[in-house]
Amino acid sequence: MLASNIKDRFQRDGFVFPIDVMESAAAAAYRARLEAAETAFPDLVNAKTCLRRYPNLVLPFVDEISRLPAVTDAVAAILGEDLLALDCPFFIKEAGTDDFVSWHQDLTYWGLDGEEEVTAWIALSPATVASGCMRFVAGSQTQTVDHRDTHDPRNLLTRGQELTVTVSEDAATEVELRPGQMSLHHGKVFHASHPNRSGDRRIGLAIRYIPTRMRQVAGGNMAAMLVRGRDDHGHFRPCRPPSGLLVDADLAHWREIAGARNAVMLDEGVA
Ligand SMILES: O=C(O)CCC(=O)C(=O)O
Repeated sequence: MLASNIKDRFQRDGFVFPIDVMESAAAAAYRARLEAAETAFPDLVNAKTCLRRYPNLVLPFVDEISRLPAVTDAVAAILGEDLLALDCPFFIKEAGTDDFVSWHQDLTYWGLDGEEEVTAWIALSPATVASGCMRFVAGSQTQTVDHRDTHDPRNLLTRGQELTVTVSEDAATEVELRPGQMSLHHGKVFHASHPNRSGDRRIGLAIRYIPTRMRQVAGGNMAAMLVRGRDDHGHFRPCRPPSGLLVDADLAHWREIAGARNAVMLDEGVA
């Protein structure tokens, strides 16, 4: 897709897809590295710990994905050349489970000073209607709606946040992706996903890109990884790329950084 098309569609709809970022075989190889780490280090590499916050600090293949030119070229078409990855959680729904994501707008509770943020959601397994692919409401990024916290344990969001308005399900676009494709979404577009009723895991890596000029206004002391260009602003503490797979020194760095972001994401006072 041409850079100008990506930007125009993103500005109009609040999302763009599908964008090919790697061959299916490459996506399968990344999935195999993820699953090998899950098997070898089950206490660390799971949805509640390293996969939930900044896996790019401790899993080298995640850092590698966040820097792939095919991914960052598309993001740079919208945000410019100097890019930070502010967190990159995995959203994994196991086969035949009830986990879901309620309708929400990301940027309403991240404590940033603006709206220049793009999430690249990269499929490492088939994202289909059956597996609970993401769903977006085109044009909704122009609204700001209140959220309530439900703390529903089946909701993959930190506090089970959901919009306080009713979303017309018919208005949703189903974002089906094959492994190796991605969608880009605006932090204020309404989005959600249903449970995974398929026979395979649904695995997505959601990389939150911001330009280096952004600031964190709530929570303070937030860290982000420079993945493209240069940072002439220093508004975020620099993250260090991993030196190996779950290396002790990297884990100490991860604990500090993930802990600070958890504090913001769990703070019910953050608007
Ligand atoms: O993976 C999903 O279904 C939801 C992901 C999401 O809410 C996000 O990336 O902001």
